[in-house]
Order: sequence, then structure tokens, then C-alpha cells
Amino acid sequence: MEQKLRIAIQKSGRLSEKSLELLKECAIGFNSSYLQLKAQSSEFPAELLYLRDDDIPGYVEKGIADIGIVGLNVVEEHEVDIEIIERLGFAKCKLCIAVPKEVDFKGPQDLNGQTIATSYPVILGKYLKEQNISADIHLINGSVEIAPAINLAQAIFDIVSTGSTLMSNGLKKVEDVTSSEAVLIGGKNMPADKKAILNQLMIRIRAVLAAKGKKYVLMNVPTDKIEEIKQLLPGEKSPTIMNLAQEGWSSLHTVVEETKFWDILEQLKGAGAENILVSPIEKIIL
Ligand code: PRT
Ligand code: ZN
Repeated sequence: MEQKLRIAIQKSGRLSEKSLELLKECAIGFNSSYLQLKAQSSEFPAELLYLRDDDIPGYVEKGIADIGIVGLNVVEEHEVDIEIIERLGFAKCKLCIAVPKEVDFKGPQDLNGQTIATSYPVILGKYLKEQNISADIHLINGSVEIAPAINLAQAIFDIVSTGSTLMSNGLKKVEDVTSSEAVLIGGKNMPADKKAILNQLMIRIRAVLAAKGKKYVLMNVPTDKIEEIKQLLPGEKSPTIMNLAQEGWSSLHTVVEETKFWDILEQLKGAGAENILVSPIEKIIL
């Protein structure tokens, strides 16, 4: 039977859509919805398992799934013996300590003797140990932000993204403990045939990630301004230069990060660049 790479992704939640989207950008689609819990790809030797995110690290460690996409926070909380293969750049967030906004918090030492509510006792426990703080950890699974208001705890340790949940619960962030994003994890003892499929997948994933936020930019430039314009282009390798039919003009092609492109646009125009075209890039294979 043909070997398939078993990929575990979150069944429904913040990571689900982006995980499927990433695989789709790698030209790997799946034949069914998450209602079936398992799906096959007709384009690539892969099988998808839809799981609760908390189960993904353990399934990968045991080899039930070969790889998985999950938040780094969940990996760290489960203390599993797996490999982090790639950071994926989505579902970014921070894990923070927060206290009621009226509290005059002077530093982590103020947590001594306090109760801190969290769904991440392992990560919090390590932080408290590092900081030499003795505090009680109160485990709550969900709605952690309510704990101070109902006198369950004096502080919380939870995921913060925009901060609006903290604010609407009368809390303020006082310490950033760690940050997280979606990561691709893999088992440590993957058989060679699965590893070969994973290598194929990683070429595609890295090509997709390398193209994120990048644009292909073409512009007409006066030939005698090429050097000046090259100096403005941020960090990229040598741009492609071609002669235009019109005497004294060249076409310059390069790849730039979109945010940086907007920063230098006025300078490019000031140096004589015209007819600037900005196009999307799907993949970059380095
Ligand atoms: O059902 P299952 O167990 O699979 O999912 P889940 O409910 O445990 O996880 P889910 O889908 O909520 O989150 C999955 C992962 O997304 C987390 O493990 C993080 O790695 C990541 N992530 C990124 C977040 C957030 N951003 C986030 N904002 N996870 C949770 N939140 C919560 C946060 O706890 C807060 O209560 O969203 C709330 C709003 O945050 P603000 O700061 O934007 O208001
Ligand atoms: Zn979960």
C-alpha cells in the first residue's frame, strides 16, 4: 500500500482555516469536510486527521499522526518529545500575566503569595520558578479572564492577542511571559518513507512561506539612475535589468517586502522610476 503522511490539524478553531489554506497553497486539497474527522488528498500522499488542538502534540509524539499544525503554546504546555519543524507565522499571540486595572503592580515579585488562574499551568509554573516567585496556580479551562472578578484569583495568565478581552474584563497586562504562533511539529522517529514525503511537503511549505508579504515589482527607470535606484531597494539580491526600446531607459525587476516597498515609493519616484507595477508572488524557491 502507498504510504501516506498523516497530518493532524485543529478540527475547528482559530487554526483550522489557516492550516487548510496553507496546505491548499501547497496544492494539497482534501476530499471531505472536517465532519468526517479524516480526509484524503487525491493530489499528494497525505491524510488529514481533524483533532482538538490539545491532542495534537501527544498524537504526534506517539506517531499516530506524523506531523501536526498547532500553537507553540500548546506544544510547550504538553512537554512532549517532538520536533518543531517550522514556524508558520499565523495565529500569533502572547501569553501574559494580567491583573485588575486598578492594581498598582510594581513587578513580578508582587505575585508572591497570590493565586493566578490559567489554562497553562506548565508554562506558568516554569516562569514562576525562573522568577523565584511562590504563587498558587489555579487551573481553569476557558474564561480565565473572569477569575479576578469572582475572587477566584488575584491575577491571570492567558493568551492575549488584541488585548480587548482583558480590557472588557477590567484587566491590564503586566508581564509578557512568552509568545506563540502556529508551528509545524513532527515525530522524532519518522520512518524513512514518510520522511521522504515530508521533505516534499516542506519544499512546498517553505516556498509558500518565503513568498508571504513579498511583491514582484517592475519599473521603468532612466538608465543613468539604475545605481541610485538599486541603493534604495531594501536587502534584495541583484535586481534584473533589461533595456527598453526607448533610448536611455531600462526596466528593473525585483522582489521586495510590501511594507518596505511603500516606505521607499516616494524615493523611487524621486529618482525617476515610472510605470511601477506591483504583482503578487505565489511561491519563492530559494
Ligand atoms: O477546541 P480546541 O481545543 O481545538 O481549541 P481551543 O479553544 O483550545 O483553541 P482556539 O481555537 O481558541 O485557539 C487555538 C490557538 O490559537 C491557541 O492555542 C493559540 O496558539 C492561538 N491564538 C492566537 C489564540 C489567540 N490568538 C487568542 N486571542 N488563542 C486564543 N485566544 C483567545 C484569548 O485567550 C482571549 O481569551 O482569544 C481571546 C481574545 O483575545 P484578544 O486579546 O484578541 O481579546
Ligand atoms: Zn484546545
